[in-house]
Amino acid sequence: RLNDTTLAGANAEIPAFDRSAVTPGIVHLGVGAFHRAHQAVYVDDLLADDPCWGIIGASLKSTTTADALNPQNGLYTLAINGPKGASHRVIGSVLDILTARRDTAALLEIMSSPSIRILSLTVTEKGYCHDPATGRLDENHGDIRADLATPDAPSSAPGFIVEALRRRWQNGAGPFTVMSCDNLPTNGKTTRNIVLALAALRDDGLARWIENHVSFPGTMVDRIVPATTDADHAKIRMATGLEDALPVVSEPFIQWVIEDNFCAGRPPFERVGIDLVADVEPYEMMKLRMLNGAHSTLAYLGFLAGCETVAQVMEQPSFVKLISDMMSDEIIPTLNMPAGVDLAAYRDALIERFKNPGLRHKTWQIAMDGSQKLPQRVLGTIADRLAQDASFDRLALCVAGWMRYVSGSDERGNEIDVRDPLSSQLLAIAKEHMGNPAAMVRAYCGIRTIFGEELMLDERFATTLTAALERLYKDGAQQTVKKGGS
Ligand code: CS2
Repeated sequence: RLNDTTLAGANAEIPAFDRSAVTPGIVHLGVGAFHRAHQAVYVDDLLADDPCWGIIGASLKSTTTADALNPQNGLYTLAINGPKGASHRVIGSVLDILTARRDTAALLEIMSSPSIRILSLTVTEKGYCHDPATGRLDENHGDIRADLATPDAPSSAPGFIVEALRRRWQNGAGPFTVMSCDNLPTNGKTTRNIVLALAALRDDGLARWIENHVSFPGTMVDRIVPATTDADHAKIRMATGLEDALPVVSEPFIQWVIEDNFCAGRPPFERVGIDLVADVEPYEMMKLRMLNGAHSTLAYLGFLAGCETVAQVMEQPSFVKLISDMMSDEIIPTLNMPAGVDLAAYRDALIERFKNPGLRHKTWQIAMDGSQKLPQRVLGTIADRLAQDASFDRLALCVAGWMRYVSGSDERGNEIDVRDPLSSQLLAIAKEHMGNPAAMVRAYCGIRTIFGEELMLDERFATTLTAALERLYKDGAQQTVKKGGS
């Protein structure tokens, strides 16, 4: 089994630093596969230069990662699967993993310690307890109400951050930087608004202190990290010669763009290939609209067409054409990039990444939580196209694909396991309006937290979506995509 003692025998690249010299400087909330294949890898690259930035990971919901990795001293294997084969690397930047449920007090204590200077998080879109259409804190969210009732024993990410900041304010530890690494639009500002809103519900003085002292840099994070399968697990064991209870698998590509705004110091990020910029928003928007927008399109329509993985969807030229045309004609014209960014090259690189046969990225996995993802991935782009009086047929087909998908049964009548915080509302709408695409579109678009006030009422939006949903029901996803989506 992989651990500090067996590490040297691993048939893999191993950490290039002395782990016993590393001290914690970052607490990361949400130590899932994405964090472990992305931020933790960059930190692993820089610990030889500066050992005071080790990571204490925390799981807010489950105890699986802690139970798997703590017996391995936090070590885990990353398999990097390219089109031509895999390479393996053991990552040593995660020192310990706490769970919010079992280790609440210990987690708040480390978060309040002066040695922690960055609090980063990947808690997925729904972990922010916000309204996706407006980006504001949902004060009626069950977790937020619970955290206000028992602030010493929080369960949500905003609850932990606010309580830790309150303790730091009181004990003089000073602020830490709060760095969101989730696929939210303007993730720094959004996180700041949510944290400030929750703090203000507790104490105005605390909210003012956070406002004046805590920084919330925006980030753009990118790496495709599918859930690890049993087959991956077995291959990794064969390749490295060691058992690892929770390895991760990723593509070779990796990118991180960060707004250089750290109130309590930062690691030498620029030395490990991270781009530090004054304004991250154009990069964020490019990535959310092009990569994630295309990904969700492939996920809903590809799943309906019977494909299990993104690579399988990409074997079909009609799907490649659909997302390529969607990016060229409907997304790129809405982006405003700094000089030197070549969006056509970015589009072509994305298409190659999606085709990577070394990854088994399930369409079902990406299809999850659409109610939280669509606003920043697709709906903002559509709103911009409407404002320009321009066409958006392919983007509409993505949204119609989502509506068809969340209706809960596939084209052969089999049940779909729809995972979404709003799944019961989504399924109820389908049940009520099945057989009437126009009514379905009206009812789905009436969900204000997804569509927002403007799109909800836009007639052109409703008409275009209805036409797309009618085609999907009549011809099926495969044929509709073959006809070019418009
Ligand atoms: C995917 C993302 O699951 C999803 O919704 O679109 O996780 C995607 O793979 C990453 O954002 C890539 O950086």
